[in-house]
Amino acid sequence: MISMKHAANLAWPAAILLTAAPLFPKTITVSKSGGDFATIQAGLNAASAGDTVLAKPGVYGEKAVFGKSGSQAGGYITLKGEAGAILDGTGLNAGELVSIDSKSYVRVTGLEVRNLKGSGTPIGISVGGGGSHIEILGNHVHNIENATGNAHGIAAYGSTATPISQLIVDGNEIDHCKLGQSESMVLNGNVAGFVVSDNVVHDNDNIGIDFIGFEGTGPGGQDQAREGICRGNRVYNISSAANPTYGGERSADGIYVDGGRDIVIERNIVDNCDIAYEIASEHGGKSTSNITIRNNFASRSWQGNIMAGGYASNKGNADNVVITGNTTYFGNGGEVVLQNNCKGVIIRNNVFFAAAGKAYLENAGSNNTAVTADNNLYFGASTSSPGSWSDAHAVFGNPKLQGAPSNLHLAVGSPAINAGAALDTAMSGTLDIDGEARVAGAKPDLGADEAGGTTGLAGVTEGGAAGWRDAIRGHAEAGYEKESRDGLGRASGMRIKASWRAR
Ligand SMILES: [Ca+2]
Ligand SMILES: [Ca+2]
Repeated sequence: MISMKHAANLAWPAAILLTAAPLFPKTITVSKSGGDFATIQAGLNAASAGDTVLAKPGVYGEKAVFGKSGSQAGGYITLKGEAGAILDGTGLNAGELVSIDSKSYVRVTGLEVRNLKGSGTPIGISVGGGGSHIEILGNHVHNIENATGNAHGIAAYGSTATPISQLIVDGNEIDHCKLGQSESMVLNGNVAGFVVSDNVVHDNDNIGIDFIGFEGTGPGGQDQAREGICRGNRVYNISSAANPTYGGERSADGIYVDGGRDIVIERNIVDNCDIAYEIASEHGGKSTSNITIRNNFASRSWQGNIMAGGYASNKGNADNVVITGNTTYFGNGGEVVLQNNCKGVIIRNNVFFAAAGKAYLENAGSNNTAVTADNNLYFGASTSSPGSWSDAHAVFGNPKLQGAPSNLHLAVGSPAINAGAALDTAMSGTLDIDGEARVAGAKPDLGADEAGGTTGLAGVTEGGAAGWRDAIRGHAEAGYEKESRDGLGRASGMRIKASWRAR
């Protein structure tokens, strides 16, 4: 027996032990020789909340499964690769190289994840089930391949009533994947609250970045990726032309919302994809809704640069789409193409530079309603008509882009400068493509670039000698070292909703 008084005295230290953060979060070293463990899995198995599993350089031929969550009090469980730490799927044939299934407070950063080739749906980094505070930062995922079926580079499938939330996918590179009818990066189903930022996705044979709903992944009523930001990503050389599952059809989007809702797509650069940006639903009677596409570059799409609506009239809807402050160049099928079942589309303050004989604004369906085009600049094709919709404040004239298609910034003397309509920042955002103030001078400029700034991409002065692909490469590589900036792997100025921080 123990007296009541004695029990009360014991209760204090017990409570502290149960609720306090670990006093000594530890670093568990994984190395081919000389570390605490020789495999990443053994390191993960030994980790608790707050611990970092540090993979030293080397090729690890294994799959890594997070078996535990971190916690708000104890901190994240972090799997971190030093430069040269490679998770290699050669010979493993199927499954997922990194698996996070219904775990929270976990982070994967700095790993090279490669060479998973096989049947089923191979995935480089997989987040599944439900959970919160999950960060995928600065990894390089490549050569995830399925010769005849499907594959993903990075995938989050929210499949439970508990959503995947507070998800950050930042600074990763995904390239040279063979994906079948799946996507380089996808958020699918019950994924609610995310930031997809500063990733570089290129040279894959299907969609670059996709936010999906209505595929039956999540529970009814929760089956849409939603409430997120897609910002500052660079996507190029995405095409299904040589994808064996499409028979030569070229329909791969750089950035795609297929059934998602309440998403802002801003300050991205998409070049040389089948479609740069598309807002649609592939499921009849279902709506993608409340999507803002602002302050982006788009160039050289095989189809249209910005497309919306179901690809056939019996497919789904696109409701409440705002297209503002974008600069688009040489969309083969048009600069903006509305397909079917669009309702409520605002097209304002953009620069549309079309190839001769091509369309600026193309109505490709018969039932698109409440479409407003206003105050856009048009150049390259017709000198008097925007196309399928009128524009009460159209500007026709050479926007003087600095070096299309590689550099869509405005040059001195562009008629786009200070020609924008002043908009609510809820619609226009506060920053231009370079992260500079969206409004400088008397009025906003048309297109994605507010001219005259000096803090362009990755510190490259606007119009500097470096091509944008060099600039973005440096940007991505800088992302790998973000941990040094604030210890959390987040870029300075990382745009996380204040409300997320409080959770
Ligand atoms: Ca201005
Ligand atoms: Ca600028």
